[in-house]
Amino acid sequence: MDDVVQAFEKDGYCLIEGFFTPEEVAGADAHVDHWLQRWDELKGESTEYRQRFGVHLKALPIAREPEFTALFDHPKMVEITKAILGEDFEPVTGFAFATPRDGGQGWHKDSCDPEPGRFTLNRLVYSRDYRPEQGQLYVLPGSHRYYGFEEDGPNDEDLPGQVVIQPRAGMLVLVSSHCAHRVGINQTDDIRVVLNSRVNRRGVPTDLCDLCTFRSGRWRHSTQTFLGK
Ligand SMILES: O=C(O)CCC(=O)C(=O)O
Repeated sequence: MDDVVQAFEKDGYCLIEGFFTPEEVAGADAHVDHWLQRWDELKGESTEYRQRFGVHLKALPIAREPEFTALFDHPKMVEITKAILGEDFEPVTGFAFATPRDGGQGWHKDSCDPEPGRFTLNRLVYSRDYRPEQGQLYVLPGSHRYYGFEEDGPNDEDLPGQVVIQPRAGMLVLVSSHCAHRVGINQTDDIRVVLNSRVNRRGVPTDLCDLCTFRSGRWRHSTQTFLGK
């Protein structure tokens, strides 16, 4: 456990392959399946957000399903969360983001405040194996220590030092909201889904991620406003 905490503090993220067994994620995966069959009923993100930042996804309404919450309330998830945030952490929000063909997420940090300890913890779980062409997860180790990005540039450009993660069933990736990451563009007809339950160390504002930053500037989710750098 110490290794995981040290990696998270040094890099702003850490990864555990096979954190859950395929059986443990099967219940959540059945909900994913259900909504992928009803894809056309779901709403997507705003046009401006998509155009500016290359974010193209839909949220599957499964975060309150018992099979979803069971993963994040599981004793081993609670143990690893406490190892990183301390005993006193609180839930922020949960979601399942699904990226279809041409979908992805450009380089961004979910929050703008680089003060150490002031971050929201993304707990990313994948309920099935994905192929590289469906969109890998890219992270920039150490980027949680500084504000924003060194320069503007394409949403999906390779950056020096980036680490590429291939999502697999049962994998857990813990990512600080202040660590730069992106999701590669899905080049297939098979939709890619990530389950995420965000938590905060007590005292960190629950709306910390209302203001996120992309390479080209900040975005306020609650008002859908671009705020520049
Ligand atoms: O889809 C993923 O693999 C990660 C998604 C993510 O980190 C985000 O929604 O900010």
